[in-house]
Amino acid sequence: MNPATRRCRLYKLTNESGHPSGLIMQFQSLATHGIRTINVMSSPGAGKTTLLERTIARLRGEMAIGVIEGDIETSADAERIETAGAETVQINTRGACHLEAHMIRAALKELDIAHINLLFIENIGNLVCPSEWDLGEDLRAVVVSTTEGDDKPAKYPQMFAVSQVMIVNKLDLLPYVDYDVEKVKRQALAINPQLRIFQVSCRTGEGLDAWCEWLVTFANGKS
Ligand SMILES: Nc1nc2c(ncn2[C@@H]2O[C@H](COP(=O)(O)OP(=O)(O)OP(=O)(O)O)[C@@H](O)[C@H]2O)c(=O)[nH]1
Ligand SMILES: [Mg+2]
Repeated sequence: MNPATRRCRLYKLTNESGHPSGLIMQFQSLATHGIRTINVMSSPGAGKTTLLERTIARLRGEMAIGVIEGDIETSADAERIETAGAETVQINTRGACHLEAHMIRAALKELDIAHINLLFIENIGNLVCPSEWDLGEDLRAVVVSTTEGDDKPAKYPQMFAVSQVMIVNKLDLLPYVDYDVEKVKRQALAINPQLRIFQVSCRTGEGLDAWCEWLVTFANGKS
């Protein structure tokens, strides 16, 4: 087994006897209602909220997107998401470095889930702790950006081991930074060969068509 994968220890949503907890049952119920959920994680500032803003704008009219916004403080990201046109709930963890499932359960009560097809959870900006907590999501997506150095998958392997999708953002800045996209992809795929990779610039729109096309198939349960 890959050593990076062996180190992975997601806290599963199970009770002490190993059966699904009420929280996971709630997410199963979301799935029954045709709602698919993506947990978006990254270092602070890699572009999670910007990616969601661009995604909401592009998929307007095609599907209804809801967002649970996680931040230590402020409602700034929720305000951005609302301006972009999606229903949102802000969670402030007041110091905690990751979201936990009970926070998601509380936030879900505030969302009109009857009108949502695709639910994003924007986790706290942190490349370590969020990877250890199961929120009951269908899929985990990690965003990396060209401004944070091209060694992140190798140095923070668990995040890449537990994610199914990696989005490399800020391609427009490649002429100005030392960042080897192929090296990042190689590192990430060595940890997790199944990782689906998108390369985008939220600034120029490069790569966002492919991302949104895939999201539509994902939301429809086809990938
Ligand atoms: N040049 C460039 N800047 C970008 C791109 N995407 C996002 N940004 C900028 O990067 C900064 C951080 O973006 P956010 O979307 O707020 O990042 P975040 O991951 O949500 O940050 P936290 O919620 O604080 O963890 C903002 O100034 C964005 O405008 C991009 O593709 N290119
Ligand atoms: Mg954000």
